Amino acid sequence: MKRKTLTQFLIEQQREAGTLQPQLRLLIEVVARSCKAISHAIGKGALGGVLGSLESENVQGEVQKKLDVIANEMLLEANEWGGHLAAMASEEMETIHLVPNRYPKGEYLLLFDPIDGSSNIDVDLSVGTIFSVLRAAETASGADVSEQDFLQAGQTQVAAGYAVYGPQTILVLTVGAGVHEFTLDREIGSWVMTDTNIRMPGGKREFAINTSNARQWSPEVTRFIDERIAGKDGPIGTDYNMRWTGSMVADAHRILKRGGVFLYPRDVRQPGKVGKLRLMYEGNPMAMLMEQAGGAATDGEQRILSIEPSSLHQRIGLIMGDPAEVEAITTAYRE
Ligand code: P6P
Repeated sequence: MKRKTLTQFLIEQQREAGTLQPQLRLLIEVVARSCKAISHAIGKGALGGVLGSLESENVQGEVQKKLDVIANEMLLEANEWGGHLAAMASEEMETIHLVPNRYPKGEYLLLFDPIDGSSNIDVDLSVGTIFSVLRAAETASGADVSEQDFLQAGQTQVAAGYAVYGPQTILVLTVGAGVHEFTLDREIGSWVMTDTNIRMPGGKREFAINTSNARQWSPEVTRFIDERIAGKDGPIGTDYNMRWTGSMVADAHRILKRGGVFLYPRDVRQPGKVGKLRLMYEGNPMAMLMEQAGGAATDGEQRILSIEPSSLHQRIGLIMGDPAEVEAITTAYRE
């Protein structure tokens, strides 16, 4: 059976669903092409001179890997001339990046984490690119887009996706009509559909959390994890497995495909230190994908997609995956 390419899928979505506007289709094609180029750069490793860290730090105060900056540049350059975007925002940039005046502006905003999990790059573990697409408000005077225009709740996203650079290079995408997976065929450079309308399997006894943070967890998280570690000797009565890759995209992809739950809870011991993950270009896109695949995503108390953002790089606690597991901890917070 001949498999569909990403282009064919997007054209069919545009024709059938009518929800996929031409500019959005172009945006997704351009982001997907950038992910191919990023995959190629990562694949070279030490041979491509792309490993290691720079002296610089990003807005998060994290040391930047060379590939963080290279991937960021690739996404900016690929997207700024096409006329489908008004502006972009990235984990690696303090402020938003406006489309230069020499290019036409489009109706979308693109947010991305160019390389998520970049500490894994130097040791050949999976990393990913995460992206989120919002509509640009109709600015009455045609004035330039501002950072404020990006601060939309995640439920307003028109598309979200990630690329995971692992043994295969895989692109997972939703435009609001299910979650679809494409594998990069390196021989011809095509994204080929390998799964469609993904439904997250329920009942998987597997959790993903960095247990070295246990002293910062709330009592609800501590109890949730303790009950699962107790396994068949505890109240749940069945054993669990644990996975923590240090790369949220890799953990999220595993959960999307085989179930389980991911937790990076907010830190309750240090007031003001909310959590590590960022709402706008990590939490929101992942939450859209999880919900579209029948999963759930909260910050412990509220649905991620309902959070009204207050700043571009705001951090949140993130619990996502199996809806029964997410509900179990959200209920505990509520009690
Ligand atoms: P820790 C990578 O830096 C990241 O943002 C996510 O991809 C990952 O899940 C998490 O942080 C890992 O954090 O504290 O375990 O190193």
